[in-house]
Amino acid sequence: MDIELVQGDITEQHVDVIVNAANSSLLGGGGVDGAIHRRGGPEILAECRRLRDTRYGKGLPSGEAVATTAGRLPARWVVHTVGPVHSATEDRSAVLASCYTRSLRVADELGATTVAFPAISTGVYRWPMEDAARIAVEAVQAASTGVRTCRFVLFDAPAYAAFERALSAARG
Ligand code: AR6
Repeated sequence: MDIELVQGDITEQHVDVIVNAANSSLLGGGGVDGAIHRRGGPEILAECRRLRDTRYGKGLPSGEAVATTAGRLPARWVVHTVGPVHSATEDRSAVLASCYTRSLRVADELGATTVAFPAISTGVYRWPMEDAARIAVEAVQAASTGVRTCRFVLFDAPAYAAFERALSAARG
């Protein structure tokens, strides 16, 4: 698998799958989630509402992932995943890693080969960027998947630099 780093806006990525850092309600929010729904249009929210009415009556648990249309985005699907809120007292790293592996599994089910990820949990959910970058890179590197290109889309220069360090550490 090729791992790429890009500094920019995830909603502008021309890939098969854009991963959304959603919340359990699947009904929208700020950050990446807000940008995806704003730019993707109402078709995405309509599908999220249907998911709440069917498979996910109680919401999508953290660490899990589910696909919808990408609406008007330049991608084929959005895969919504729910990151853990960072905790100083409880190690939730496995849940964060699961967001990446479960999203790749959903991408596999769709037949997707290019996937763009944001730095899940590093905004509203307050996960420290350096640690989140290491977990993200290790999770996608270890995943057994048909996805050929995994692109991390980082919003600013410090996030990009943290992912660069994580990637070079993982490559040894
Ligand atoms: N493209 C790429 N990265 C972005 C973009 C963008 N357009 N916008 C923000 N980021 P966050 P979380 C970065 O808060 O921490 C929502 O309200 C941002 O700088 O989007 O998982 C949901 O509904 C940060 O580094 O996601 C949930 O309630 C990273 O993306 C909650 O926030 C993730 O920040 C999820 O929180």
